[in-house]
Amino acid sequence: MSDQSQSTSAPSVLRPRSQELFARAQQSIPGGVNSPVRAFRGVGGDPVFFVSGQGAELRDVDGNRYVDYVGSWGPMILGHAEPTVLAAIAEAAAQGLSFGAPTEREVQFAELLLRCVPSMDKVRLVSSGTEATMSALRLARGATGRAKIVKMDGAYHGHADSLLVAAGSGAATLGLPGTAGVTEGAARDTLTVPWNDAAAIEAVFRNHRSPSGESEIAAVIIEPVCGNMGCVPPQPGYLALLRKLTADHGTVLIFDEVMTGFRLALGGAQARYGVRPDLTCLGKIVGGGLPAAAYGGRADLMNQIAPLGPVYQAGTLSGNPLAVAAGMAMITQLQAPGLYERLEQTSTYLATELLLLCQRAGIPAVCNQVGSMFTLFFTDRPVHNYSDAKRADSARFARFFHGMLSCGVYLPPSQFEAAFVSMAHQSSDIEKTLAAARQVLPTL
Ligand code: HOZ
Repeated sequence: MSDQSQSTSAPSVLRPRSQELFARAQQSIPGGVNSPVRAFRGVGGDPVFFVSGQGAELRDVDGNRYVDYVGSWGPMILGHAEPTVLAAIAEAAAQGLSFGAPTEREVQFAELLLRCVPSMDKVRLVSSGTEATMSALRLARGATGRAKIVKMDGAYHGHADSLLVAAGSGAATLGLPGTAGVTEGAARDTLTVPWNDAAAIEAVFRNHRSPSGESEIAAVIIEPVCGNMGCVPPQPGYLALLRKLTADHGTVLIFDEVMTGFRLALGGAQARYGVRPDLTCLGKIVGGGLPAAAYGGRADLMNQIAPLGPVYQAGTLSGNPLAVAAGMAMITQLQAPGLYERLEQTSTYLATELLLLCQRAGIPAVCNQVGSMFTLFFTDRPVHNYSDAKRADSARFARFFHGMLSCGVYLPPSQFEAAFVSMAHQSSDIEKTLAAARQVLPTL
């Protein structure tokens, strides 16, 4: 284990089996993990290998239990192994795993998604958030005939080449400004601006016009509440400004709601903030914990997708019956009256109390929270964008993370990720979390 994992006075938890598995995993899997943030590079030490999850609790291979605030990076909004979702998967599985052909279930699911997200006239199912954002961009470029796209510094939209410029999440965690393997050509058409900076986005639109005066920008893609530089909400009026600028320039506004979709409201961040994008990307919760994602939006745009139009996109497992059944079961339950209000209440209480504990411990901190997403930054300044997030004390965050882990609380192992509260978190879980923080914070 790294020094970081031993540097608090929190009870030390033994994870010999996890360590053994990690050593073994590194022989067969690059870095021992199938997605980089999981390797704990952002906080040091060895990752925890899990064996099961139930409600808000995870159990590791050494028999330790944790209150989970990662929730599989978002999908587990109802908690782990939710019985209705499991039953829906089992029922679908008994009928066959994949047909590579249309099913009634996927039509019902598409109809449900359109009801929940009114800005979508049509929706196409894919298998991952990366596919959704990549396909939405291709569609925006195909429909406008323009090449350039704008993304925000530190925003993460999956790992398609053109979106890995100035990316958040694992790229931010590892401090990679770009990535090997992305050609200059793929990166050249990606323009980046700081999140929440009105002057910067206005300047980009001013500066990228063709000789005829038409905008060169096909799309602006954003996370309407950033989650991959830590949780960083939009400043008042910023989303409306993006809507106006894109509409004025014939540019497609894409909301990447892979994280925020069904997380902040049934209709996602766009419902919460009252801004209607042209295209929306969904992932995580939409698959109920199985690999499914979607992109949808204005009919005139969606009608450009093959086989109707010239923009090609396909997938053998798209609309997979199990993933669709899981997503449908989950979203059906999310329609329970008052559910999002309850989630928000729990999360606001947790975020407020965490901040109070930091203050009592004399530690400068900011806790950004929107609905059931939150991030604690150890900094004395507000965090409005990626530069602000990078100014936070990430070494202290690492010590906090390991202290909490030792007390049985599993937070995202990176400063540049959002934590998630689920409907399964009971007040006992929240109190256990706060008791852990009470113990750990004074040691930092
Ligand atoms: N990019 C994901 C979080 N924003 C992490 C994926 C994973 O490691 O599972």
